[in-house]
Amino acid sequence: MLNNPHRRYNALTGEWVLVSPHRAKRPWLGQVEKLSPETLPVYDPTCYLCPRNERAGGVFNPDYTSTFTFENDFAALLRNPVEEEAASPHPLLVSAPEHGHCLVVCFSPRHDQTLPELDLPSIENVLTTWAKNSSDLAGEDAIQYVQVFENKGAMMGCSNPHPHSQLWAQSQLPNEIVKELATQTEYFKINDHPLLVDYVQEEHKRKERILFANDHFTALVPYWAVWPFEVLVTAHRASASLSELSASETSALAEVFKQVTTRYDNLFEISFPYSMGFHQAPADGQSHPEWVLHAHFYPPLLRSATVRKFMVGYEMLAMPQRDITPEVAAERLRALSDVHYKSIDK
Ligand code: H2U
Ligand code: ZN
Repeated sequence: MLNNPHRRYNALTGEWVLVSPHRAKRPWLGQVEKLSPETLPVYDPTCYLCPRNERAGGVFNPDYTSTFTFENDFAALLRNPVEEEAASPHPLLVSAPEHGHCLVVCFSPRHDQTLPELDLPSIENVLTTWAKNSSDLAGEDAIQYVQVFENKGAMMGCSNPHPHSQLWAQSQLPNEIVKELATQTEYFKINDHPLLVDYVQEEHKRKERILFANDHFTALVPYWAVWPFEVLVTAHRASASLSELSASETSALAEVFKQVTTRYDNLFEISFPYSMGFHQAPADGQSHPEWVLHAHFYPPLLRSATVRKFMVGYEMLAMPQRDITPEVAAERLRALSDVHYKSIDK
């Protein structure tokens, strides 16, 4: 049945994806175009994220040696709560005040080292920086949610190759979290187990979509993946936030991140673009026994370093659709080496 067009249900968002495996038979395997490898300098005097350089507004970065966090100079959300505005002029023209914070986190002083090229202690350090910033922001008055994310690669709208990420904290729950909170809460009410804990256990029985796992985290291509090489990294236990992780869980997560991002880069032997982000529980002061900390990797590439999947037409107007099945995507990623191609002498 799964060789024919079918829909799959995304248990986390409650939405459906159209899968068309027969279309993947269009000839493409083997047509892997390679781009010439980019060589970035260790330090770029024109980069606004490198140590000691000037940012917009005339601020100079410190001579940092580890991660570096600063408040976004062009923040989408402003810190100070705005006064509640007058009631909407019409029930069809609704708005609501919103405030929050936007931080930028550089992974390291190195302009040229992306996540998979960092060593494990440095990846752990990025994770603990995200955890600390998240819990600081979550502790702020009226902050309901903290989003950690990385836009990687110009294809994903990243403005600067210096490896960095962002944190946005909001006074209301964003759309994706509203959906995931509803599905996880409902599942927990009925089953008395967290949805993602049960899901990952089921995936381990089947094995076909698993990429890599250790004691605390699993990386897999979700059953309901929309993007061709989408990956879900999920904790094995109910966990509300990054700051809740023990030292051994943080190490385990760093290992999974290195595995996933190395295989991504090895797929087309390029620095693989994606948008990645953690979904943490709402920072609403409530306990969240239903929530399982997880990260989504959404990479745009489909069949080579230059051919991307476009979310247009049917996707924009009707529903997401994919050709290559999640099982085939997982098989391809699993078959790749976990040694980064740049670290192999050719
Ligand atoms: P992205 O490349 O993922 O967009 O992140 C870079 C962020 O850095 C972007 O949000 C901010 C931009 O607003 N920025 C500064 O805060 N200061 C600068 O001097 C340039 C860019
Ligand atoms: Zn730089």
